[in-house]
Amino acid sequence: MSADPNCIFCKIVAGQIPSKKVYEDEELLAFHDIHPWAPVHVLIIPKRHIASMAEVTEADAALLGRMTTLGPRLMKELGVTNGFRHIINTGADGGQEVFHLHLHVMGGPRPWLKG
Ligand code: DGP
Repeated sequence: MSADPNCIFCKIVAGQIPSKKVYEDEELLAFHDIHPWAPVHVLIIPKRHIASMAEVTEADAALLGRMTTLGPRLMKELGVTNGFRHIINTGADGGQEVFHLHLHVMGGPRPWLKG
């Protein structure tokens, strides 16, 4: 499935809901989290609707690699110089609230709101 009409992040990809974008290409979008847990908190998502890490397959390995390697680049561009954290929540017990795959990338001076 390429887009889910009920998915909030698909609506962000489509420009139907505004976001503070920090990066975009043909297959990825990155934007600031609306409820940041850290001084800098961005979400990196595939434009294609993938509900969670529970749905990914071997065919998504390159996409996931691009998502994880984009994180350090964005932290550098956003002025994070002293380390950062990658988190992917999966499923209800994994703390996932939005069911469109997203990588949280957080940085900035601690302590943070969570963790
Ligand atoms: P998770 O618990 O891993 O599913 O995190 C979902 C994150 O998505 C949460 O930190 C808040 C963020 N979020 C939810 N709705 C929106 C939105 O409409 N815009 C933006 N920028 N972030 C959102």
